[in-house]
Amino acid sequence: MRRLCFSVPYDSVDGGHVTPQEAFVKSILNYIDGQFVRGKQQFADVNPADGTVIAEVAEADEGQVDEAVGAARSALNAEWGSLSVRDRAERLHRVGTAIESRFDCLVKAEVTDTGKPVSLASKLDVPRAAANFRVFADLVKMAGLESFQTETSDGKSALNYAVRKPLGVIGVITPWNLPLLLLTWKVAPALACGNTVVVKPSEETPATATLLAEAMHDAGIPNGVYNVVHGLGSGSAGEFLTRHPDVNAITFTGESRTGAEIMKTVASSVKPVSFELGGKNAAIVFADCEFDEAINGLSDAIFLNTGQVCLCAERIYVERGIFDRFVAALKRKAESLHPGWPMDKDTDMGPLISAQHRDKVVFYYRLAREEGAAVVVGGGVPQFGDARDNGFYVQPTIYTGLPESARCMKEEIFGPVCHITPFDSEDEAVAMANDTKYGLAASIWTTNLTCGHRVAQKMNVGITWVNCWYLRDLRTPFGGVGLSGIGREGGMHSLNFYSALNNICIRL
Ligand code: NAD
Ligand code: 6OD
Repeated sequence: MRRLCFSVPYDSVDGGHVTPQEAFVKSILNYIDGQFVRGKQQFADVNPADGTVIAEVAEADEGQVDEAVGAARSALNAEWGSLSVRDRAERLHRVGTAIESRFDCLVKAEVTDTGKPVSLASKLDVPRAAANFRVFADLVKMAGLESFQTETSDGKSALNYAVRKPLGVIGVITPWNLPLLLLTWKVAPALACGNTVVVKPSEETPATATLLAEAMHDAGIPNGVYNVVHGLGSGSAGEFLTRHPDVNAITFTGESRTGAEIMKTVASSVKPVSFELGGKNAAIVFADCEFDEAINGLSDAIFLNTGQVCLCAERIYVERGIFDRFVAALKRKAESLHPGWPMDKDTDMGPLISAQHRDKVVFYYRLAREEGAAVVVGGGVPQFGDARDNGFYVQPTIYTGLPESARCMKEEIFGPVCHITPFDSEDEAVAMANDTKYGLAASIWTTNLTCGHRVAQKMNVGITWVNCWYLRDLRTPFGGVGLSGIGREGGMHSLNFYSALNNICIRL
């Protein structure tokens, strides 16, 4: 097998700044049936920290997507689909180990592709990728099935029990913000259930999905079980995969509007879909909160990964009695963030993913002012006086003073930005927080746990944190309502989506 990972010349990198000459791979290839393969066309993989091209990516054409789906089908019909649950689980644990053994390489690839701080990729993205495999490997071994003893009209009975079978070939389409974490969040349970996959990572972040192929190979995952096709969405690999007639289900994470397009594409073939989509998440901060904890927790909730986490809070509602103090403290937090080179250990904020996304965020910075916002901090693009000025950095930004009807209060911005609104009563705060077409996540900050429970249960979202944010237990349901998604993944919810349950009824 052609090795991608350990040819990385990172050791020569000075000060953590990866220049094009030092880039980890010059070509990022598709991975089909256990082989790295070129495409007829290529597109550029850009380092968001300085705008340099770090690799050329092989774009899969429709024929190659078809080959990948064919390879996945053959692998399903061969060894993988009929392997015992115990054997599958053991190999998935080995994938976890293979990820851990490539830790530095995966971290550096993720950092170079996304621009996220090395501290974040080391703490969150890569450890979670390994954990995703371990958790679902263990869970599938424990997964119980329903059974019912049924009384029949003739006084006898029947036994109903369900067996779990793979759904088939799963198309996995993922975004750029947590590339390896979100891809493995879907691939691990899909494989645990005996499916095979064709993944289409974001065109912005193709590296770690490709490097994962090596880990799969080393862990003894048979050829064809894990395939990677690179490309864009519409008219490219993303669309070819979603409309392929031999793909049995699509699991997608990304923008709500892309989810709507995919739904149209799969409608005629009635494929099951699992959609994890966008958010316009709210936080409600009561005056009795543990003030410093709320400020620290919300600083993460707003600025982590440069605000590019679907769970980030863009609307903060603060009880009037502490409003001014809260705004001042959060401003100090924003000012203390250090936007640096992603590979520097001290950097706590990197660039946005792309020039196009930077333009979108800057558009909203301008729109907020036009809509009447007061700028507490930020609102622009920082200047460094070095190559980072060619990258896609923006300032962490806080606004106040917008009406609830403003576009900036309704549309997902997906940058390091929030708006803070005062409230006078719990009902008012809940009404404002729920006044959105999205419904992904919320957080409540209070020392009154009765209030915490009560308000949490009123939130129209898939997940509500009380006195914390993005604290994850992978066994719990994860997903959104409204524009934020369809279905739930996590724990048994993932296993149920990636399985076909066959109920067997035996007359006794
Ligand atoms: P995106 O929708 O632009 O792209 C996601 C993926 O879909 C990419 O791989 C892209 O190539 C592909 N794609 C685009 N058009 C397609 C089409 N017509 N057919 C098939 N595939 C297509 O999203 P993004 O910009 O990469 O990610 C940011 C968005 O993702 C934000 O809205 C964010 O909130 C959301 N997100 C949600 C969650 C969640 O768990 N709910 C997690 C992460 C990100
Ligand atoms: O942690 C997870 O499992 C998950 N799906 C996170 C999604 C983050 C959105 O950007």
